[in-house]
Amino acid sequence: QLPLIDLSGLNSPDEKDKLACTAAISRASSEWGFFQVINHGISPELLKKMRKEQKLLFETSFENKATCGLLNNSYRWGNPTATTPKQFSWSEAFHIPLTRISDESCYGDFTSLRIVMTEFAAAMSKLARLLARILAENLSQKRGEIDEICDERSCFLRLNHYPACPVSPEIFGLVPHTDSDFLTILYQDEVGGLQLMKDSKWVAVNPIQDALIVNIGDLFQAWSNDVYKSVEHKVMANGKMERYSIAYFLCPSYETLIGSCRQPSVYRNFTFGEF
Ligand code: AKG
Repeated sequence: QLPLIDLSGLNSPDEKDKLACTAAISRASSEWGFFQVINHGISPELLKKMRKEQKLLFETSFENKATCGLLNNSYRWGNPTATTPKQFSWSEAFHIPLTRISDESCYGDFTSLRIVMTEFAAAMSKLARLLARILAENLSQKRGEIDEICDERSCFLRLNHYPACPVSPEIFGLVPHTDSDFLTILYQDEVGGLQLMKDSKWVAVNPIQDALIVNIGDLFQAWSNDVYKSVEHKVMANGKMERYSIAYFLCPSYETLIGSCRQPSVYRNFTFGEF
């Protein structure tokens, strides 16, 4: 069973609750590379508002999404380079740099999306940093280390929409991949379809209302010298129902040199830019 962690332990006056919570976060990041969190501090109202805006956005015409400069021209449909069905993702997405999120010129008529998404991105960013700092501290690193490495200017928000797929078992919603960032937080709806690799088997991540999914990215795996695991995951297409999710990607600045914080290092030093 994928770990489900109640983050209210972090605010407990009892030091034992805090320790139990941080230990659960570290253990899940090593053993699964994935976990779900509840009582994470992002209000159900904000999550609901964000989902509503996301739906309105994807309901607009293809021309509007793809050709009108909406959200920094970040609209993508499937993957045009696929040459076989197994390489194809049955989904559409906006992959938005955080630097553009409060930029009015990106939104066309979607003015309320800008307001809600700015609030949502700030809340996700705060949570991502909190979790990354806890994980850094568990490796005996200073909490501040994460703030030095991770840079708001290279972080992203990705809005995903998976339309119902008439040829569903043969096609992925999103092809198997790992995330190349430091840490990802995902807000999925109630439909389900996300699966992760554990002990060479695909495990479904069952939706829990208002819970968020956290996963370790490639860079955190490298930085932790393989203590934390960046795990392959995919989305199965659904024959009957459409699905929505939003991912927040915590990333280092492009020029930060990522070296393992433990020796002997499994990886050579590299930058996010050359990754
Ligand atoms: C991504 O956007 O990279 C994902 O893996 C999304 C997963 C999901 O939609 O459940």
